[in-house]
Amino acid sequence: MSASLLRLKPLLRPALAATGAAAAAAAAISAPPRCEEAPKRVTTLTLRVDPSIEGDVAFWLPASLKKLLEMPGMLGAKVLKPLSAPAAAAAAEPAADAASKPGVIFVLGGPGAGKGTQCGKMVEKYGYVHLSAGDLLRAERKSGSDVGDMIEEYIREGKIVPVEITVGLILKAIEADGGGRFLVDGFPRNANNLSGWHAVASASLNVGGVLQYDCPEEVMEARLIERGKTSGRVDDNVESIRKRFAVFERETMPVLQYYEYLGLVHKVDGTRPVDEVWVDTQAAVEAIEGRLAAAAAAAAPTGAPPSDDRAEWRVHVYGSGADASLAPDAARHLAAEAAARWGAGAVDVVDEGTSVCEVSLKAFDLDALRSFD
Ligand code: UP5
Ligand code: MG
Repeated sequence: MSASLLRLKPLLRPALAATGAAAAAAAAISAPPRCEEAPKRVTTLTLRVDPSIEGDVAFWLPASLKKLLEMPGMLGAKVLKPLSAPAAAAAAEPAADAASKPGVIFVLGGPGAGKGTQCGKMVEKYGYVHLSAGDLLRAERKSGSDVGDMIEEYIREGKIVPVEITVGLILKAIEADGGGRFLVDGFPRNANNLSGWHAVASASLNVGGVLQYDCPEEVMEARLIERGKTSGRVDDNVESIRKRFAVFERETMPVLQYYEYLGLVHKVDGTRPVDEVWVDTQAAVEAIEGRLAAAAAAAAPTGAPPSDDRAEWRVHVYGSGADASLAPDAARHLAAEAAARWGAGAVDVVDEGTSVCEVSLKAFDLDALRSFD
């Protein structure tokens, strides 16, 4: 088992322990926690900037942050002045660490869009391990688990099971397999799923890309009705299917929008025959693998000592509610954008972590944002 996977172990235990709490929450199925009741959070990023491009970075950074602030749950951002005496610590370590993490491709799309079908082909050709979140939940229900009835009710209603359960099952399966490349099918489905992933998995697993299968509802419905004649799935009936469509539009599309912002989404037209969809799937997988390989190469140690004359910029990104934990991916996005502009290593972006804010930040943050105009 890789070092990265070993690090999952302590994270997984609390995630699984939380399933009891999730079971207790089953009674509140129609009353999910409201975002505004959740704490505000601040994610701190440090950018270590080569002095030759510092002026350019000063123009680029606010515009790039503004794009981040269009995402759900983002309140604002603040750039602190460069520190005159930057710490000499090498920022390359987290990047190198990222390159050694097992890779994950998220596979998303509406119910019946063909996610599972294409995953089967990817397993065959590329040797990925396929983890369907829906299949894991159905297996958990069948196993007689304490949360089995709750899972069944959520699935029949097309609702999204609390992330403590789903991410726990996914991580358990990853840990049991110990492999290096995973297709996570049908997850993350909403902001709560994304938060849970960030909380317990993103430090140990590297999301290389997201496959998005697009398909009109009438096509998906016809496929699922046909499948329902033999599938035995409690949600392959018109009533459940339409609820699933509504949940996909309302809750999963914003997740896709988020990953699109990060430049990780590969859209595939899932309406065509399976083999035609497969042609596009392969192109997308190969693009994702190319990106992962390039990231690994860029992160490989060069032997050159880190420059100690770099300007050190500090950025605070503020978010509200469950969506706030979208902010950590800001580090990745800024690093990728900077690398595309100035080449790998010109700007090192280090995620210093996220903490809870005790005070209201809204007015303060928006003022800070306006000063970028
Ligand atoms: N088919 C596939 N591709 C075709 C093509 N190109 N042309 C013609 N036919 C095609 O395919 C569906 C059917 O279409 C099959 O009969 C297939 O032969 C045919 P499939 O590949 O199974 O589509 P898929 O997109 O995987 O459809 P699925 O029904 O599995 O999608 P869902 O996302 O709805 O289901 P999932 O199992 O992921 O989730 C079910 C429920 O679990 C959710 O609604 C939710 O309640 C719960 N859940 C969570 O709460 N959290 C999670 O993280 C995940 C699930
Ligand atoms: Mg499926």
